[in-house]
Amino acid sequence: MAVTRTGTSDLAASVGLTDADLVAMYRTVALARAVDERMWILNRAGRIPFVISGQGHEGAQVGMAWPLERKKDWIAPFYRSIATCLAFGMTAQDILMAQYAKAADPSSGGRQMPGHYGNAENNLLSLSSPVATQMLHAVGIALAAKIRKTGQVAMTSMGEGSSNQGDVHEGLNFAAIHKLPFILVIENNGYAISVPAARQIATPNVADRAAGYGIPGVVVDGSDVLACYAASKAAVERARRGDGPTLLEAKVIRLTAHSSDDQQTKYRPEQELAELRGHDALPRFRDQLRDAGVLTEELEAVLAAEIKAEVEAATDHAEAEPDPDPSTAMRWVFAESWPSETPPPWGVGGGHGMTGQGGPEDGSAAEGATD
Ligand SMILES: Cc1ncc(C[n+]2csc(CCOP(=O)(O)OP(=O)(O)O)c2C)c(N)n1
Ligand SMILES: [Mg+2]
Repeated sequence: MAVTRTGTSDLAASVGLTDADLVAMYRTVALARAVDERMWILNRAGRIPFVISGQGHEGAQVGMAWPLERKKDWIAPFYRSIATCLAFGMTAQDILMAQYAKAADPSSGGRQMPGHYGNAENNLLSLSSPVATQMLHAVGIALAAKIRKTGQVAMTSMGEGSSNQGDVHEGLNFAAIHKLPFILVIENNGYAISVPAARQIATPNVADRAAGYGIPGVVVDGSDVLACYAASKAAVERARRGDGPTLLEAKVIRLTAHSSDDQQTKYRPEQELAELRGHDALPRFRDQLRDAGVLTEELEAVLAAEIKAEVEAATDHAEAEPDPDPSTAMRWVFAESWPSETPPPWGVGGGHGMTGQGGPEDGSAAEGATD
């Protein structure tokens, strides 16, 4: 960054951070919004096929992910987790490469439906579209961390609608019994596609359920980045101490339609949408940092220019990159080597690569391979 902040304002000190930390957090929230807005433009321009947006969730996502240690801890994100992924090591270019499904897309090499971010290098699991399945993946990672005594923490996030899936009950119950280093973040935006919260849950808060598992349940204002940070930090510390999981619920807003295939004006009154803008974390965090003297006009201008350039460069790069070669469609879908005693279901002899008779690589393995 061309202009950096040094020192510690009262605001930063109040949450145990430095001014540079606060600027980096703000930059991530603003970058996520800029990437997201670009995705909608590219979708409407016919350049990318599908967008599922994180607008209105970014502040909570950055606040929640920040206390975790990059490349040590794990996150199993969901489809709105663009800011989470950016906070945990992915770049604007990584996100756009996935949106364009390019050959060098680090999430899946263009194999996944666009929007399925994930990054092995940064301990970000590939997100799951069947809602809440990521719960069991993350609890499993937390179990492994406990058995191996690695000191790692696993976090997963999902919406309030998804929290009603059976996997969530199983995961929380198991994590609580075994005091696993696990954090569930519910990003409650009040809708599951077109279904309002009152038709999804009979209590005001998902976090109220935590008592039933004997773990803390914390409700936090998702437009307050530092409140989300503080709640997550306490949960991470608890997990590292060996005291077990926490259920965090951030009340967020969904500023866009559910996805680029949805028209929310069919089920959301205009007035509601207008009011939401008053609960947006991005301007709120910016004003908070201005008032604290952390963001100056000069610094804001530098950040805005950097973010614009980053999004432009990411778009240009992704546009210019080659699409995957169709003949490689099966690569990274099926195992490329396997122990000889367990031949793969497509019937090729064990211990070999994928080339050769009947192997997926030669395109003749489709029948029977997906049973
Ligand atoms: C198991 C499963 N059932 C249904 C769907 C279809 N679906 C996709 S998103 C969604 C709503 C999820 O709402 P919520 O958990 O509140 O998350 P939000 O989209 O509001 O962030 C549904 C029902 C799915 N993807 N997976
Ligand atoms: Mg929701």
